[in-house]
Amino acid sequence: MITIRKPFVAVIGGGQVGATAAQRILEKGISDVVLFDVVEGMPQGKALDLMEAAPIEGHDRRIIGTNKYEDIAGAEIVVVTAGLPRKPGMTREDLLALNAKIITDVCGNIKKFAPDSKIIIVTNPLDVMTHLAAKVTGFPKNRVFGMAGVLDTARMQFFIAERLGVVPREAQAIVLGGHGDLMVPVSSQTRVNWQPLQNEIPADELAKIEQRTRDGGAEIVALLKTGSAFYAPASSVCEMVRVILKNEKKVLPVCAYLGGEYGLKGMYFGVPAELGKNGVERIVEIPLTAQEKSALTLSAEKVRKGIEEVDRIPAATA
Ligand code: TXD
Repeated sequence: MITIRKPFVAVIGGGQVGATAAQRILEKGISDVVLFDVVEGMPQGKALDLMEAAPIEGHDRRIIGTNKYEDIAGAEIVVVTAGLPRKPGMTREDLLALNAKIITDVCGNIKKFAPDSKIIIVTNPLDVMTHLAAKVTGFPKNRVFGMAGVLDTARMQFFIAERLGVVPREAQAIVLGGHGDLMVPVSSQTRVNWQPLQNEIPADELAKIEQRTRDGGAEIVALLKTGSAFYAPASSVCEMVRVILKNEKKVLPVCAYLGGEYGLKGMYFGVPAELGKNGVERIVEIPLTAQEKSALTLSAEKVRKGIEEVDRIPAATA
């Protein structure tokens, strides 16, 4: 019988993103993990397989797989990856009604069994599901937030690095807004070797990189044919978990609740936020060009529409 040590992370949904995030958390030595899924035996099987890798990977972290919500009691962070991924041709918004039902069920159980936890939502459509999670749990808004910007930003960093022939982490970029086709790559704040990107890459090529970033998820969905991206999403989750557990106060792009920042009030949206032991500790406002500001407004309108739509679903408001 494996005993899990605090502080630990519960991952709800042992599918592609959930299991890979669990693997990264363990193998980087960040914390123990409880992996939950509704499919009987699957999280237990994956957990055992991951434990059997421990002697080779050389970590001393532990993981259990479970179908019982009781096992998430005491979790410091609950990562929610439960839900359906996109199929080719589907938008993230197509998933709304399907995943709203799942998120309502999952978050009802988090409220019951892990009432003091911080929740990182991963399920799409991301901003809307994060709103729903906050509504269902009634947790303080700093303890409910979503992962998307870290992933979208990493994609942009990779595309820039590839173009310039530098190592990916040397490209400093940031992508804000809703996790959808209208996300906003903030090229005005992007630097490589302390140089504004505009000095390094011609405008037409930069526009292509921005568009490839917006289409980053769809590009992978089209290649995989079944399922969506999971390696980079799992890395993104792992980074947020690490920053919170270490109380690093690092600023990352996060789907966080806004109370007037960026001119937006009372909604979840992708913005730079300081993460620490309390979850979202501060929203950081960065300078934007007029064009970036209006792109952000468009993206916010789309997210608001999704929020209105989910609020109309009776099952999701129960
Ligand atoms: O940037 C981002 N936020 C994202 C979001 C990046 C990648 C993936 N993104 C979304 O995460 C994706 O669109 C999906 O909505 C979720 C999960 O994606 P994943 O690729 O991990 O999907 P899988 O492999 O189908 O895994 C989902 C698991 C699967 O094992 C189901 O059995 C389980 O969720 N599931 C449930 N678990 C608990 N409770 C309920 N009700 C439930 N229903 C399904």
